[in-house]
Amino acid sequence: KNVLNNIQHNIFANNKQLAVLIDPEKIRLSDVEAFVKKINKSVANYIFVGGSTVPVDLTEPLVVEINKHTNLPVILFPGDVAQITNKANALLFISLLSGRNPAYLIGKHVEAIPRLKETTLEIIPTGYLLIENEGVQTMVQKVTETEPMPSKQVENIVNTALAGELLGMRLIYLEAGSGAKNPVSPEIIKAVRDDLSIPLIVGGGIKSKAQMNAAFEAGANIVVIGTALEKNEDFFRELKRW
Ligand code: 1GP
Repeated sequence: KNVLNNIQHNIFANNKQLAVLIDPEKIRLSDVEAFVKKINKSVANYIFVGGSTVPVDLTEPLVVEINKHTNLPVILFPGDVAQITNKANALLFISLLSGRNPAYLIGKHVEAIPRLKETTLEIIPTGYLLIENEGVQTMVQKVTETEPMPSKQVENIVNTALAGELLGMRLIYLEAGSGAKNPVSPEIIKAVRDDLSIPLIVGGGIKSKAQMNAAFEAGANIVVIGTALEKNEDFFRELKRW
């Protein structure tokens, strides 16, 4: 159980940390080996697995297959309880703090307990904030029936992240939504980073090395990239370790 320690160690050492997100619905098992080999050759530190609308039995076989081809920690980033499997290393136990839907603030967590009582997963309480993206509705918004936070309300975003920290959450995740047109702005990342003491994850809509670096420079400790790496071979090459 050392994913959170590892994250903190990397922050202490000033290392930027990249997570590649694999959505079980968007990859065939037969393509996993080739994709994971590309991840192995990149600067990625973690593999996140999850999606908003994953059918019940896709996650576990995917994690088993990923583990065959990498030593990177696999971290569940679940859209629902059914995506929890002990085959991963850790679980982001997410509360959707930007919304006011009790199911995603506490309901799903209670529902998950029978699966977590004897789990070997490292459970990492994570405050999750969905930030509005030019009025475009994201899948998270649709599935959770919550409103994202207006990107102009920077103070409210910062206060929400801090409330998560004071509630005992160990990570804060600023999310623009998978495939978002624009990532969370550096201004918002910086404002949150300035006041927050716990690690900050930023994801959604990051499609270039420049956008990734802008997020790191603004204070993101972990950047998550999914869609752009599914689609763009060149982007993978830019993130090569050697
Ligand atoms: C989505 O933050 C992640 O939940 C990653 O988003 O697919 O847009 O990279 P992308």
